[in-house]
Amino acid sequence: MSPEPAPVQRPPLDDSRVREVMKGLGMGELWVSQATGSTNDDLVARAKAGQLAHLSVETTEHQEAGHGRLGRGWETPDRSSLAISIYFRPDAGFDPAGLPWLSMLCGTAMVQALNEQAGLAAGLKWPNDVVAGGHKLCGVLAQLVLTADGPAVVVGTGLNVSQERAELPVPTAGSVALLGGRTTDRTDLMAGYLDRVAELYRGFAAVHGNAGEAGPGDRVSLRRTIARHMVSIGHEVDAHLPDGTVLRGTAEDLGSEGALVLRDAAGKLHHVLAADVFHLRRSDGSYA
Ligand code: BT5
Repeated sequence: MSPEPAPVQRPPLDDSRVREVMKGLGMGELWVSQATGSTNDDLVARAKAGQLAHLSVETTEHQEAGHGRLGRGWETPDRSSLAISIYFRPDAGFDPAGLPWLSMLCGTAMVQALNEQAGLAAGLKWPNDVVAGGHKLCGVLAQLVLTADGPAVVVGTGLNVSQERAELPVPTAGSVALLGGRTTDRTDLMAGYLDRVAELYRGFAAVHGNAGEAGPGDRVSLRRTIARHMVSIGHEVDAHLPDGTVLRGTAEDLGSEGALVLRDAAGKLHHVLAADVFHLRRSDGSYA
């Protein structure tokens, strides 16, 4: 008889360390629950209920009713993953046109954190799926909140960390463990992610939310930083548009409003602002 496989180790999040990291980064408050419906819903509710410090964070060990875009579900077993929602309340000088960039900023921060902490060659699939080895590791969901002090945004990221194949809801999904990441320590991954978010936001706020403007020092614009991590660029893709039509083309760039710039077979350029994008297989058989 073959021995039983060792149970997957799923230690709790070290919230005092996360709190310390956030303090060092000048972030707001932290809430950690054992279980909740959705960390995005919780943080949106807190923002509506009263004053909330900029860069406050909500996380949970078990998100029981997580959601994605267009009412789709986000499913993860207890302690297997990270569900992190961050509250962005830009100051008065920040251009509201910069708000929609915050979800791609967070996706990019996750790509960088996965690279640094787990050694994974991750990338962004437009608009904001984090992929590695052709599998989706992380999804991002941004929600606009109108507060008495002006517009704010809650950005939630869900990262699959230690799930085994059978625990993932769809064949396109992957986890840090399945993709061979060198750590599945959720505290390290969360700390690395928050560090990258704070850094990217600092640069973005310094140019008042203008994604096209280069930042202080040798910082390139947020748009360029995101584009560098966007594996969709250079790929042939099918963009499923909200009206049901499918646009096929080669992704050439990230446009000035965050649009995916596609060139169709006739050579015409299209700026796609909302769509589900599918990468078509490359001639070497890989997707991303
Ligand atoms: C997303 O939506 O990818 C955004 C997911 C955001 C989740 C975070 S967790 C913290 C915060 N609180 C929330 O309630 N949400 C945020 P979308 O692109 O619509 O993709 C959803 C689709 O991904 C589903 O229809 C499934 O096909 C697939 N899916 C569900 N669970 C998944 C998982 N764990 N890993 C990969 N794919 C999954």
